[in-house]
Amino acid sequence: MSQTIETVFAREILDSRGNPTVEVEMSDGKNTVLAKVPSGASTGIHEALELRDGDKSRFLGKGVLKAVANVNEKISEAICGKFEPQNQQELDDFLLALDGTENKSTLGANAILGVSLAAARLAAMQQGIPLWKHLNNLFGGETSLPRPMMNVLNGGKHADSGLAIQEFMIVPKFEEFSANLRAGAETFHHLKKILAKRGESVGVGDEGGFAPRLPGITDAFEVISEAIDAAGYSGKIEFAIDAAASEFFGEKNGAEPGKYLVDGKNLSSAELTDFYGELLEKYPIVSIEDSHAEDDFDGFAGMQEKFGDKIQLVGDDLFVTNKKRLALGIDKKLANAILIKVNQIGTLSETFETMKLAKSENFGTVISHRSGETSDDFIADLAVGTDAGQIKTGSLSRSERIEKYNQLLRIEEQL
Ligand code: 2PG
Ligand code: MG
Repeated sequence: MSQTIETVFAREILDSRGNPTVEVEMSDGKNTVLAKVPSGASTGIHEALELRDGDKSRFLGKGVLKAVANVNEKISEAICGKFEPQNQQELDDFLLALDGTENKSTLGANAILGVSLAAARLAAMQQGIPLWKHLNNLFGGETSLPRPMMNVLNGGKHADSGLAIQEFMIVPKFEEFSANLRAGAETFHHLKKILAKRGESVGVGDEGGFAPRLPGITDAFEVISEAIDAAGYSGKIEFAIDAAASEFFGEKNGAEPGKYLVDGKNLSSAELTDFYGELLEKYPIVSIEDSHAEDDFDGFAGMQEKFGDKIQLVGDDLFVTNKKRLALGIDKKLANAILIKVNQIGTLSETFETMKLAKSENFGTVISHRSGETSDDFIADLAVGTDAGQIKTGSLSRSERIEKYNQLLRIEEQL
């Protein structure tokens, strides 16, 4: 029985926002697997290229037929009958060479990633082992259930709440994953009741968190704190935020040139750092992601200098899961943790390389979904297999978010 990849086929499907994305189906003649590619809204400018058709007559230009064709023609022809999915590194290296560009603009990172992830899943199936186990065999080291960071209140590009900060996350500190998930869900339901009582909207944003039109950022922390108390978890749940500050920086986002627009005020980079300092004094915030815009290195360095020994400072748009950007960040002391999104870089092997560098430098690692997601739960297994320690995959609603948490519940039973 051949273990090589026999067929690979891509199709255009829809993501959680109703935008086209790539699904890859791969078979060795006996086993068949699927992998679906996620898509961001607050994307970093240094991310690998997500290939979109640009044909305005289909899906407002967002079709992915070019990426699909690249899998069905170029990639399929080059890999079928030649590569074994067990040899992930060899396959990924070949895909990179076939593309031949730094940012994967020939084939598209969305085409390449679908194939890379499908191969890992097929390899696990061939061995009859869970995906997390196979990923751990590839990555090495320990396995562990991650601590979830649950985004209960959505702002920025993910909602029309008017709040500059994109994600207000709750991070329970129980030992067990299932206990953390339960605390998150109970708090989420209390938050809904509290918002409804105040006459606020309880519709949810892209990542399943509420998106009320609150007057300002402090109000968001206050209302979540109230929900935590009402749920009976005072002192047991901490906060994390993803400011996604590139999205409220500079003229293209309605701010004065070189300034950050927060709660209607234009702040300099240093003033924004002071603003976070005030929040840190008031609320138990343990992690801040993308505090400053992706190329505001002085802003990040200032944060690291002031708060780096107290809390986690995560680079997302800053590092874009890219080993070179991370190396730069380590050198310049820009953060102490990295967000890991497979589609920012485009192959599983490169994701591993970046994570290995992060771990060797004692950087924290947070596995992350994208705001445009699918039912694919790959990142749950990835978090366990790489002993990442943390995961953020949205709020406690919307199946494309919950499916990752549910997969972690299943893995919790297996471990
Ligand atoms: C982020 C992500 C996921 P997006 O900024 O961390 O929450 O958002 O996928 O829109 O980049
Ligand atoms: Mg982010």
